[in-house]
Amino acid sequence: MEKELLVYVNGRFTEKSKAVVSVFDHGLLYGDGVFEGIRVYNGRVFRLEDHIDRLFDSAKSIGLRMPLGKRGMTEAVLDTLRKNRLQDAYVRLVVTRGTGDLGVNPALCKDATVIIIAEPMASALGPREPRTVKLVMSSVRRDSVAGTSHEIKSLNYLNSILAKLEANNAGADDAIMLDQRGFVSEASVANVFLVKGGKVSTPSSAAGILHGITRARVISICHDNGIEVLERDVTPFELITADEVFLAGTKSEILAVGTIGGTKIGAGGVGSVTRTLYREFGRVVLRREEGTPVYEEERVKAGQ
Ligand code: PXG
Repeated sequence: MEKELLVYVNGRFTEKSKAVVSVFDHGLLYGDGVFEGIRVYNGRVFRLEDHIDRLFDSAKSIGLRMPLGKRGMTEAVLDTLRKNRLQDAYVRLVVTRGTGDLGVNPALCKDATVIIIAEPMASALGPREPRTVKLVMSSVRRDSVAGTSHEIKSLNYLNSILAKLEANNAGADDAIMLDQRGFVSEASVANVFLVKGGKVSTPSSAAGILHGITRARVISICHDNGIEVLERDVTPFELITADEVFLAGTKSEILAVGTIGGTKIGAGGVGSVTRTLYREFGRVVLRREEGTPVYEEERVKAGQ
């Protein structure tokens, strides 16, 4: 039998089929917790520092006391990858409020629960073409920035799940969500970009988006390649009439959008700016300086 993956739960490694948390964990009872989804490309954790910083910011915004510091959390992620000897992988790092009683009060939860799951995952990036997806416009609005804002990467994903259900029911891949004002926000689990007249635009934080790490990197790739980027309010009209639309996220990487609600975007295929950014992002994720090395061997080989 193939060896089972090992999952980290509060400092201990357990086989995947035996890894458990309490039914009194407030992550389960109330969605009270925060998380990160992280990619590993060729033995290097892509922008790990950014993910750890965002995790701590999410935790701070909900008053969740972290049981480990940033160094400790980083080491725990690297340890989990080493234990499973992973090279190209997806990491799910979860910190919940921990076990409490049946009441909602987070003050009665003593210690946070830390879970790290790492699975093998191959990249869809490369020299060819990104996948093209079909979207719908969701009737579900993004949560308000004055409430459970998606600036917090929390365990409350019902807002996204409702949109994803609409996409499923329409036979689409994903849904675009509008913010409380009616401006474009993001897809269920990816940020959205449009291209018009060679210029790139993407919704700003006013739209209640997650501050995506892929989004930030795509913006800087645009800057490096002389492509103008505007972070601004985007109307649904502008999205539908764009030359190109694409999604960006850790798991999605870069996806071209072919149609929204049955309407073709541009020619309905992969646009030239999307193609350029997809290829450039594919090169960036493999750069040494973009990722934290999981293993030491590389240094030995380099004779350091
Ligand atoms: N917006 C939201 C709401 C997200 O959840 C992104 C944007 C992209 O951010 P990053 O930092 O990954 O570039 C996310 C990503 C999945 C999945 O299965 C992805 C996310 C959460 C849950 C599932 O792809 N987060």
